[in-house]
Amino acid sequence: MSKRALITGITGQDGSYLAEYLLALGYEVHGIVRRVALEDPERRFTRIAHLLDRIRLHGASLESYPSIFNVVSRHQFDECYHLAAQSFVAESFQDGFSTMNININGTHYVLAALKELQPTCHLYFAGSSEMFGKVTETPQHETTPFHPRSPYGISKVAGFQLTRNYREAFGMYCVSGILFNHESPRRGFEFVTRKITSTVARIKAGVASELRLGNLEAKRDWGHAKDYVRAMHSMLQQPQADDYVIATGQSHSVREFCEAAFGVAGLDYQEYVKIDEFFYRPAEIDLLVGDASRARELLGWKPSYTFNGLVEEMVNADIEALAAAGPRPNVTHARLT
Ligand code: NDP
Ligand code: GDR
Repeated sequence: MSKRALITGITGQDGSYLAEYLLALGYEVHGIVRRVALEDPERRFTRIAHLLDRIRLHGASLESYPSIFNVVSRHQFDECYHLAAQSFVAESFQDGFSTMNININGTHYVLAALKELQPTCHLYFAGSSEMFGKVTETPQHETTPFHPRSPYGISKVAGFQLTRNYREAFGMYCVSGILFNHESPRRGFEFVTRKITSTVARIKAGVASELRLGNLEAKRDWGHAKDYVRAMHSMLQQPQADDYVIATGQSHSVREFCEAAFGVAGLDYQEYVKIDEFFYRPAEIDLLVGDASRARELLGWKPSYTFNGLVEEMVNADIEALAAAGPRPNVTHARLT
């Protein structure tokens, strides 16, 4: 009998790679997608278009407990990967209320529905290095204290604590992955890596002439999403439920990412990158770098991509996509005020 998994956030970067990975392992894969006013499946489901005939999608929203309860009641799930979230840190400063509502209540709804209907289902919660925030030690590991610096980070701390509480109070198999930044050619265009690689492709093609960014000195531990979904799955296969840091152990500044990405296209970033105060955050996290030795020892997990390999794949994918589709409106510079 194959295992059955439910993924919230299946249309996102991680959800799409995880669905692929689970299908390859022989899982029956179900996903939750929210309804929107103007349905446009061709665009909304781009990351999972190649999987649509092999997965089952259910309409539900993280803002509605009945809708989550309804989906969980339809099948017996062995594993649930709760990835859906308002995941853009900068947006959480603009609208902390909807970020809190979706990320905290949404997580509570998933946990509560599983407790009511399927308490033996293994649950993965997408925790984040943003929970460490203003760090008290470097590198960060499972016992590093949390000091979140954004409504997003606060919402993830709440989700982490809820997940732990369901594990301790109700004996459920609930784990949090504390994942550091992970990127890919499927990354959303508003995140800095994809903003950089997609703009490099546009500059190379002659349809853009500059790249406006905020803080170039922030350092992040950037891995590849494909590596990180393997870790999510592995966390749910252990004899004991527990939380793990997943990271590469190396950090690079946004400036270094620019240098590498423009370099792949044979360009000098200093000629194109312009500093724009608009993209600075009210509270920044200067440095994140994770220590994943616990995951390495207990899960046997290690990353397969290098930093340069990741950057190269992302730039080349954006150059190829632009050549195939032709230039599109530059959404990365859209300013919603
Ligand atoms: P994405 O932003 O790419 O995907 C987010 C997903 O959540 C989308 O499928 C989106 O659906 C869905 N979603 C958002 N709001 C709702 C809602 N109200 N109801 C139902 N679905 C909703 O995120 P990633 O794939 O990058 O990340 C996955 C998870 O991991 C997130 O929780 C993120 O916070 C966390 N994380 C990510 C890291 C990273 O570096 N990528 C690092 C650490 C944690 P739609 O398509 O409709 O917008
Ligand atoms: P992050 O990712 O906030 O780490 O959250 P993001 O790529 O948005 O920012 C990384 C760093 O780059 C700096 N930066 C800019 N960022 C953006 N988006 N746009 C810019 O123009 C820009 N200029 C500089 C930022 O200030 C920041 O320091 C991601 C998300 O996937 C979260 O959901 C996840 O939890 C964390 O990673 C781990």
